[in-house]
Amino acid sequence: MPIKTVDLDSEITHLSILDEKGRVDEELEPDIPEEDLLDLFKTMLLVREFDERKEKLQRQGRIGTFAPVRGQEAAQLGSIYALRKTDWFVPSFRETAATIWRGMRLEDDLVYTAGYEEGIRFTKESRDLPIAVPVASQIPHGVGIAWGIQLKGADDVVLTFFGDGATSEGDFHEALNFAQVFRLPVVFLCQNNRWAISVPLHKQTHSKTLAQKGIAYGMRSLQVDGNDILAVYVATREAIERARKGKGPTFIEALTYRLSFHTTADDPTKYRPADEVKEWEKRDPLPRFQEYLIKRGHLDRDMVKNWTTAAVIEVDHAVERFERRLDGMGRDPDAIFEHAYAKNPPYVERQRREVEDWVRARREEGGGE
Ligand SMILES: Cc1ncc(C[n+]2csc(CCOP(=O)(O)OP(=O)(O)O)c2C)c(N)n1
Ligand SMILES: [Mg+2]
Repeated sequence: MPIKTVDLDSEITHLSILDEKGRVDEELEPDIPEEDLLDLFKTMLLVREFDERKEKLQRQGRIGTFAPVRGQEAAQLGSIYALRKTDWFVPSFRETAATIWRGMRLEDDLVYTAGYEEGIRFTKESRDLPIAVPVASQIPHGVGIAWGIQLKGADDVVLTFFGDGATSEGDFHEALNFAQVFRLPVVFLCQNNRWAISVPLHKQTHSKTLAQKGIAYGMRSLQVDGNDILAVYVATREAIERARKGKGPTFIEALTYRLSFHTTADDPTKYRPADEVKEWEKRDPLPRFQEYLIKRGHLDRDMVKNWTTAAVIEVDHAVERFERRLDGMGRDPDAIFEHAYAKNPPYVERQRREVEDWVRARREEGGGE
């Protein structure tokens, strides 16, 4: 009995169109209207500014914790730009750039981050899901929606976001298998930013790529330079087109890097080598896209300066509106017990009474809110 090699009939391609200096591979360059390219760039500037402001607001105790985008703007904007408004967007907890592109107002994001559900109330027509923090939960959610689309015979597509850490969860594997077996119209966008809080990729998996995990399920899978907005767009657009035609799901591993902290609750200098961060700063998606636009003649340095100032002003105004709204809102701690259950189980009711007693005692002491 000879030992034979099984032909897996699959390979992983790695797509990159813009290099680190913003030089473009003209054969692969997509035809994106100038106006859209500039809108994408403006959104990148805005998201950077918003991230920085949120960090300050959090340090001042004016909002709660959040997960910054810094470094991952191209992965998020390149992919979300390929989605129709009537398609479904399923974010995890770091997709602020994509969420803003879909029309989320900055002030709503702040209201939510300050702990108020009012910040993420969507209309019935909305096809955007709210932030979901449980790691990998977004993947079966996206697959469920895609199954619904298929059962209805609609031609919508789902774009689901998650990180490298999510690929170690059972949810990821069950959902990918199901999606491929049923050839569902879903695109899996994994932002491999090399860290899951303080766990580096090499401790997360011994697979050479994350893309090969899709291949294990017979799924079309590829790797893309996640800091190259053009490559991310081309890969996602193609995946969406295939899904829309009934050709099934695609797994896209976008190689990127989290340049900032995980959330405001950790300090990455405690677990991440400074050299590594420096290396990735050279591959920052923002200056790369900027150089490309300048070389293409769409942008000049003055425009960058003016738009950066405009982004600061836009964030200033959003913060003002957010603070005005917060003034008008109740600060009743009881609200934290309202959203998890239709009818609270006894242990939650016990906790609610404990909080009520504590608040009453403080008021009686004259301690205020
Ligand atoms: C099921 C579950 N386990 C643990 C956590 C705590 N947690 C929040 S984010 C995170 C790491 C996620 O890493 P990754 O999937 O790479 O996404 P990234 O944060 O890098 O965007 C962990 C462990 C959680 N939210 N949900
Ligand atoms: Mg990660």
